[in-house]
Amino acid sequence: MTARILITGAGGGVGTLMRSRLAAEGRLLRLLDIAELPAAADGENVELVEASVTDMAAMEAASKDVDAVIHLGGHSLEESWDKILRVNIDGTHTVLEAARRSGVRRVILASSNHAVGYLERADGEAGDYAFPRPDTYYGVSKVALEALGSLYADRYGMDVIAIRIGSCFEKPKDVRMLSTWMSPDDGARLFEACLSAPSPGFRVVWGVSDNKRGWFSLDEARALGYEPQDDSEVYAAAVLEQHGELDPSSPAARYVGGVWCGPDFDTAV
Ligand code: 15L
Repeated sequence: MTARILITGAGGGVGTLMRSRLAAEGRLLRLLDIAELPAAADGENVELVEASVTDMAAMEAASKDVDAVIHLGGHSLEESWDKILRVNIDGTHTVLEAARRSGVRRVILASSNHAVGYLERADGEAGDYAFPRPDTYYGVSKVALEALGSLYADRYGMDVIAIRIGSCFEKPKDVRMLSTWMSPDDGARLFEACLSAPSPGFRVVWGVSDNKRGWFSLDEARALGYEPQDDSEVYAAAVLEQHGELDPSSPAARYVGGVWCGPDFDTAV
């Protein structure tokens, strides 16, 4: 079991869902966020670090003596190019470079479905390693994150796994998420697989549950040892009653990235 893990963006949506789920006997979680994190609960084996992923000195210090980094930090929605460049792209470079300088051999990167948002359902299953088709500047930053991960794996022999996360929330919030949902428990299963797979090198995997309505390859994630146990179908009736069926020609139905690919989506400038 991986004993010491640095998690960036630990106060964000996915980080908050993973905090209790990745806790384990004999494991220390070093939780880093730019915002103040909730204090450690009784018996919780965590260290809290308030820092930006763009701060090389802070990231080097935070990366000392850890076995792996899980990089969740950065903007999680569309933002101006300037913010995306600084926080998501330069921040990911800083995280990888700090890990390398501190001798960390494994980094797990939160990529996103929006790296390939313009993939179309009509073209069949979305494969592992599908070529980038970003739907936003945010999506471009996830493509850059994957490219940086590939560089650090090839050049420095680090193990780097980029997870193209679908939609990681307690429950699917709309009809599209019946396809893209990754349950928090499956998310934790996937992170554990990424932490423990022997010598993975560089990988790109989908981060989704085994959803009946899914159209994403689980092959590469399963090859790492991921065994999803959840299916959004248990929420389907309630979600459909609330939102109704999707128009098959709508962006939400057609594209991986859903409404982010639609004409009304507010791409920041
Ligand atoms: C993401 O990458 C976002 O961070 C998250 O907030 C969701 O919008 C998710 O993708 C999604 O596509 O559902």
